[in-house]
Amino acid sequence: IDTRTMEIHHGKHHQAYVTNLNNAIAGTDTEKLTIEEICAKISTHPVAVRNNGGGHYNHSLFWTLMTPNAPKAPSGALADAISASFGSFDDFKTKFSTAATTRFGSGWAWLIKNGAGKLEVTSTPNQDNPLMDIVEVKGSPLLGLDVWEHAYYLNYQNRRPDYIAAFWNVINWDEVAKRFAK
Ligand code: MN3
Repeated sequence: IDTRTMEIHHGKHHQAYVTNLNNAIAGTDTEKLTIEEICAKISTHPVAVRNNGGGHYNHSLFWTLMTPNAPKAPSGALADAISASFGSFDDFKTKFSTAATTRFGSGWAWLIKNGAGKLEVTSTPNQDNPLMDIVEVKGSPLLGLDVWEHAYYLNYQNRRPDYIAAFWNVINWDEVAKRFAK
């Protein structure tokens, strides 16, 4: 995950979602809502709010999920829950990587805690996310991976699987564990 990609990703792409979301809700009651509240009833909002609000939520989360000093794997209660849900950490890695690789076009891969408190791997198109009332598999996002080309094209060109493989070296498992505990 290289500096130049991250500068453009954060400073240009994420900034555009923020600017466009603010423009889309200017002067409306939506300005009073949190981004989570907007996502939860996204079916009641215009498509510009869905795209840019999703973009803002997803990227705000994404930045917290990476660290230069990443442990190789989760530990504690999160590690136990991953093993219980997927068989092993390696089985989870395979499932998440497959979801990220096979998401056609642009979108995100997710590890979520669903309404029953169980872990699931899912993926969404475009800037949709598992908080939205329009997605098939709903839940609280614990880990998310941006597989839009803008997330990896400078460094990896068309090689999305290489970018996904490298993501495992920078995951901030402490942050994922914090979200799991909440
Ligand atoms: Mn992005």
